[in-house]
Amino acid sequence: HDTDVNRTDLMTITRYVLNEQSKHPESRGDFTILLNHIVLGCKFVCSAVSKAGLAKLIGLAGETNVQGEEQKKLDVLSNEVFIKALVSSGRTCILVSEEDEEATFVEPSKRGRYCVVFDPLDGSSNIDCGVSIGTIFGIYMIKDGGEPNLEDVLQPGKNMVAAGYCMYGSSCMLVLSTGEGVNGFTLDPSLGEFILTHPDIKIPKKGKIYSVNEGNAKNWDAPTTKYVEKCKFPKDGSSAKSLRYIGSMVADVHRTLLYGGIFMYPADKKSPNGKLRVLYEVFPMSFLMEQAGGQAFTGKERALDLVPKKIHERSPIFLGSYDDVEEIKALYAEEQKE
Ligand code: P6P
Repeated sequence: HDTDVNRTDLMTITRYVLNEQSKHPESRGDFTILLNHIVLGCKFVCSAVSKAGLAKLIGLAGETNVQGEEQKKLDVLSNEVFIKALVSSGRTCILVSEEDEEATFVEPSKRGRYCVVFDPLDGSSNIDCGVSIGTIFGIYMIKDGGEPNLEDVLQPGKNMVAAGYCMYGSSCMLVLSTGEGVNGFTLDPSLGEFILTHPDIKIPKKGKIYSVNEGNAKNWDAPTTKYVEKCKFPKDGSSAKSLRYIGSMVADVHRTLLYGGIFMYPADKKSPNGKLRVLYEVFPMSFLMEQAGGQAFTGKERALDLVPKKIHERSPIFLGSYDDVEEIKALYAEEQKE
């Protein structure tokens, strides 16, 4: 009987957010409408990604994005879909996308109170080989009053009201936090609905996996080098950790969230601020990790305390199981004392 009840008591992402919202009578349903438009974008990208191989959508679009990387058609498509969906929601005022050098200021007639920062298709260099890729997003409320301006999207990550990612892999899974824990929803293509499949996700306190691009080892600083050494050759008699690195942030972070361990993109001599972008990679994933009981560290401070100066700024990041991140924090603290 129970399974019947579960099967017929469909907790869709929309219903879940409406339940959450009923706890905040002051909210006018704007967030639910905003989220529905983000979900629409994710459904479109999920469908486009799954057909990409067949529809020959892959391959270069010819242009290059602000990162100087060659844009693949799916990048362009996904970005356009999200921008249009977010503007048409009538609930946003500023949009920052990994694909656009400048922020998008929504025209006054369509403005709302939310600012959305997002990477429409992160890990896109993996599209051609079928590795899981994803959309990452973070949501701020516009600062009080006044005309929207860049200050509204240069807030520390701790000011985000929500963050999440959608992973396009063997299944399409949307992982979301609105500041009260983390929940995972899986797309049921027959219904076209995201259904709650992973309620209240908590990351294990300590993990057995470390995740980093070892190819950069020659350029790492001492604390990172020492930490990775410790993972491989533990001195306390514990067993060595396993290395898992997919090279697609959403996939690596999703595995870390569910299995535990640590994901790192450290600074190195060539890239003193690491590679990952603060607003739409580091902040959303750090927000989720803290909400799931883990933590996120930049090598200098709590990642969510960072105040970005530019919308495409990068930061080193160490995130995952609480105890594992504590270890790397201790090594950086030691270096500070020397
Ligand atoms: P590297 C993908 O291009 C990406 O932005 C993230 O998704 C991923 O974590 C990282 O870069 C991989 O970078 O230098 O290890 O190939």
